[in-house]
Amino acid sequence: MQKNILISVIISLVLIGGMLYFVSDRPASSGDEVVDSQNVEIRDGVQYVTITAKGGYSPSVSQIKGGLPTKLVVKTDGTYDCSASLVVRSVGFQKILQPTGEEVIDLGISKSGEKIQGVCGMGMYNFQIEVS
Ligand SMILES: [Cu+2]
Repeated sequence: MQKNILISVIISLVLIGGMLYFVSDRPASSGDEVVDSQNVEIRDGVQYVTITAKGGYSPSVSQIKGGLPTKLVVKTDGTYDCSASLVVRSVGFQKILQPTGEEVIDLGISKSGEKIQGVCGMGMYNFQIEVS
């Protein structure tokens, strides 16, 4: 009898876990390529790195070049979760972004080997920009 209860509890947990996994996987899977370069472009000598904020940040790791003036573009699109509350400590940036729009943040000129980190207001989501 107790065994049956235990088994049904385990099955429910697995089902709930699976659903949560599926739901939380969605924002990331729309970004697909989680790694680099596709979100970095150089225009008129300025390097732009683009990050999407919605249910976290995508891509979670970007790679940029050092020695170039660099701007971070954070895109929101119906972002009502706390990833809209963005902190980039190394440049003293802290702001609650518009739910839909683009925020351009000046990162200055980074040196190779530096790491820039963005984090949500509560510290549960983050992204890294590695300077090569
Ligand atoms: Cu958060």
